[in-house]
Amino acid sequence: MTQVADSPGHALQAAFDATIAHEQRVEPRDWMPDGYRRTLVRQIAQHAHSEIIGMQPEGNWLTRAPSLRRKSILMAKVQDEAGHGLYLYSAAETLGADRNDLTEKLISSAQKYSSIFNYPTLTYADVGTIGWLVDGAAICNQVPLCRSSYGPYARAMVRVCKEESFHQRQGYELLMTMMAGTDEQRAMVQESVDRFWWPSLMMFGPPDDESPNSAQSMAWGIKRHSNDELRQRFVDMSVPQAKALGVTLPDPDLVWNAERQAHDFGEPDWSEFMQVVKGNGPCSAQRLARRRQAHEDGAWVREAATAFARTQQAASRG
Ligand code: FAQ
Repeated sequence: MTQVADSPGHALQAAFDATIAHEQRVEPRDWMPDGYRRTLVRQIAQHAHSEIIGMQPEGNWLTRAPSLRRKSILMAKVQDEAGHGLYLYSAAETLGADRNDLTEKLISSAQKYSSIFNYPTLTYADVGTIGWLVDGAAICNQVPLCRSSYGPYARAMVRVCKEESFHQRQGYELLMTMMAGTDEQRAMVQESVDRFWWPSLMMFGPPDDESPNSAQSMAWGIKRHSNDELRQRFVDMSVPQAKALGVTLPDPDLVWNAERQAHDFGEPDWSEFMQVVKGNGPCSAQRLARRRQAHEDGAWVREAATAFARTQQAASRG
């Protein structure tokens, strides 16, 4: 027993446990259990891939934005998503992950990205709805991740969340403007909200009793709240916003529960969620094909950058 307690492995595990118990940050130089590292790489990579694939649905409207102002705002937002991907891939690299390897895993479907980005953007109102609901859900999920136990992830999240809140507001402002417009514009907003409401609820992941990773991730302080807790928070936050906007949320079971001081709401279609996560979403094939193509088209840039870096290194060696 004493031998085990005194072993270096035990001391490292004890130091890690104490860091988690005292709500301190684990940093790249620190020892960490393999499972903790693997879980972080899995979640951070999925998150990074989501940011990059997430450029496509809104990017679809860049060339058709209705004014220069709307185009500039949308361009800035889509570029921000690329930046978020960059912060997150960098955070994954601090855990020993290789960025090329992660990209290969994305384009070969070996790693997931968020289900939400497999739905089409059919009208310009979708740009507003994505900002309001999708970025709104992302903020709900990601603000607690600013307190995640892994330092580089938590710090990346602080920057991401600041930008996401701008994204959420631009979406809401766009919808507000459309709601103050014609009947046709109002109908366009309502139709868009009808399509995006349920997929937005699915962003938080499966229900708690079907979430294989949540309990351990929460014990490690990677996740701070369960999927269902965050989904509830998002519904409670969205209801008054929908009212102010003048749209209805497409859920007949959505009602205030005074006893729980929270809204009751209907069950998302989890069989649809599973299909989308398996790669059978309405736009899954198109999103991955586009990413693969962009990766191939960028090969010459990576080659040139690598060659330039080699020349610089050689020059600095004299
Ligand atoms: N889609 O055991 P859990 C954005 C997978 S926001 C696809 O509950 P976990 C901003 C999960 O990976 C979107 N897969 O898993 C933006 C796991 O699979 P695995 C991205 C999903 O990790 C806005 C399995 O199901 N945000 O990009 C989904 O504890 C607008 C079992 O699930 C983040 O990634 C899903 N919705 O909890 C960009 C936030 N849900 O690996 C552009 C960080 C679950 O075991 C435009 N991530 N799965 O085979 C998280 O908070 C967590 O990873 C969850 C899932 C909550 C997503």
